[in-house]
Amino acid sequence: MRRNIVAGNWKMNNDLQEGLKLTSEILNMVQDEVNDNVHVILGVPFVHLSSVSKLLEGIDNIFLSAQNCNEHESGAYTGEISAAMLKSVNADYVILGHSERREYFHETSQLLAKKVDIALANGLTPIFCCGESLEIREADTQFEFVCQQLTESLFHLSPEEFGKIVIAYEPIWAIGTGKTATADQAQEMHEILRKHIAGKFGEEIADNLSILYGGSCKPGNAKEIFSGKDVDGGLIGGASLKSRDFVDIIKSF
Ligand code: 3PY
Repeated sequence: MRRNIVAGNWKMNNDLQEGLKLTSEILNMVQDEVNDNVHVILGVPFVHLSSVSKLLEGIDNIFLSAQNCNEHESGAYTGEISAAMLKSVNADYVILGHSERREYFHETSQLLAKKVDIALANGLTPIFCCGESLEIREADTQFEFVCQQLTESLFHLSPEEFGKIVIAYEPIWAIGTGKTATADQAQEMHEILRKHIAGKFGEEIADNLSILYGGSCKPGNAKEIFSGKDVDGGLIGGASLKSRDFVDIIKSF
């Protein structure tokens, strides 16, 4: 279902005490200041999920996300975390295909397709990240490249399965660099992605999809970026670690 979403991606930041403090601050501010028109998601490290989920009990507009899962159901994969385990600690979402995982952990489109399948099979909603490098943007092949990322990891799904996905467009050149795509650049890519999806799954499914923008999104630029007609919110990195900034971004809607 298409909705306004602001999702924080804490990445590998905050120990448990810091994470719980941040969650409580966000929770209080959201309850006092935010209308029900935004779906807030906290993408926290694995070891925080269980405790953060207890703080969120009974709250109906803040949801919990993991930042990755393994592609297998269970078994001898030392150190890995399964989708079923995430579900058992009340995760609702899982971020998949973030460019940091593609780059540092060599995650391919084929691997991500398996992770998407296992997440959906376990009742998690994938927040599927896509986005081009600066090199690709400079070669002006960004639209083909990002559409191809979706085709390779998501176009094997049934329309019903695809309807459960959230997409996050995060140009790599805007992640952790302080550079942000302009509102026009974000809108342009989101519109092209929606058309690409409509070509495969039909207009209705494409219209109902939430497409988030990510990459150096902050309180000062969120309102303009979210004003694009195909931009349904943001996946927020650094600014999601500061309660005031994160809530101000949420209030940009
Ligand atoms: C960023 O905003 O830097 C992100 O990578 C969000 O996922």
